[in-house]
Amino acid sequence: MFKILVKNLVLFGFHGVNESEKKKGQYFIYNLKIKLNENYELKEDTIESTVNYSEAIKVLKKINSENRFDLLETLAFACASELIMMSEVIEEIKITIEKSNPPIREKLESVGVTCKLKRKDLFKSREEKSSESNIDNIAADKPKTCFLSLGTNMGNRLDNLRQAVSLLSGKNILKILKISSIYETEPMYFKEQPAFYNLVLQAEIKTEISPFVFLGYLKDIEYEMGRQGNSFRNSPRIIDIDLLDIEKTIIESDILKLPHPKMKERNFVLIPLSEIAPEYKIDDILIKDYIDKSGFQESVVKTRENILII
Ligand code: PH2
Ligand code: MG
Ligand code: MG
Repeated sequence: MFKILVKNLVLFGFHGVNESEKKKGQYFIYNLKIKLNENYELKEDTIESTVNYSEAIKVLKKINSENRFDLLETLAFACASELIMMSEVIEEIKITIEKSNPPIREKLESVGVTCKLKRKDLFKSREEKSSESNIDNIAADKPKTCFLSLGTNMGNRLDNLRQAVSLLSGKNILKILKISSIYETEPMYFKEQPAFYNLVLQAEIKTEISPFVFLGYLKDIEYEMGRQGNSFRNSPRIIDIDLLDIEKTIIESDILKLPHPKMKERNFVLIPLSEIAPEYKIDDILIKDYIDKSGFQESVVKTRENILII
């Protein structure tokens, strides 16, 4: 019944294949249609009961300014997948992004790309998707290996880790390949808090899912497990799931930085990671050598607790 529209939003950005586009930048014109679920009922006259177009514009501005994509397709898909995560009531996003003054000699009004993304497509399996899809040309065709770091220092830490691992494997977007032992670790940064339980796991991202969307899934699980979004930085937490690396993909945005910029200084990440991936390299050095060389002092001790639910 409802569609929320943003028409001809103009944002300055640095996307494009040509060097000049990346350096000088140009204007991008955004047109957005957010289709709400057919079953959506307008129950009250409040902004909370719908999708706030100001929030949608914020999402677009953030993705536009914090990335330098080669392709408009990648930009459009990142926007669409990020927007869909804003609310459960969104059924479909249609986004068009145009350049009004591209580096092309011919006279024209604009060039651009449209991406239509349905919520159900985001959750489709690879097999189903190969037949009809609007994002195939952006997506990689083979699963990608990623590493995640899990941490907890509130409540029953073992139960928290078990629940997080079980929610992760239940999401059907990834397949867990390896899980490290559980380590009891000294808090870093903000020291006056209980010791953490940490582990690292290796997984294969099953579907052709963008890192931004994947991050959305991880945040969902944190939220589902009752983590509050408003605590201070590095404060105690029921669960923290950090994306460490997706095959060395480099992303520099406010929402997501890959590989995780702090993993290099965190014993609580390096030691469990070296247990499950001794071949992993940091700054071109094998992880075990890197750990020896850096000599970080924070205590990280393997526990006898087991992640398997017996
Ligand atoms: N997470 C932090 C900050 N400090 N220290 C330990 N030992 N383990 C953590 O998981 C951890 C931390 C922020 O996410
Ligand atoms: Mg963290
Ligand atoms: Mg985190």
